[in-house]
Amino acid sequence: MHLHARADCAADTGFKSSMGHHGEGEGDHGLLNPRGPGKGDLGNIYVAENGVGELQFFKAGAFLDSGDLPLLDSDGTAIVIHAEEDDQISQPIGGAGARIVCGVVTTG
Ligand SMILES: [Cu+2]
Repeated sequence: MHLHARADCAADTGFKSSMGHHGEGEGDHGLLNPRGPGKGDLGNIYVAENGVGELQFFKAGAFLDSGDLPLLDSDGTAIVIHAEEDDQISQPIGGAGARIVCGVVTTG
């Protein structure tokens, strides 16, 4: 799961309208990358056989409306779930594959 640069989840674009990762270029991709992580990097969600999965993640430096790159900046931020496991080190997205779920970060 990643934070993407724009709060736009148009399904007819395959969620590519959410653009690249939030803060792309500010640190390499991957939580395991010594030159990372990027500001958009989050963890993997592991889903059980019954279809239930859960992710709890604390992203240091991510703020809704403060800091050097707020999530609610002029074009907002999307949360995107990819189809495959992110290896958390290879570029540009850890082999995470297609975008399958997209949601917009909002306060209300
Ligand atoms: Cu992504």
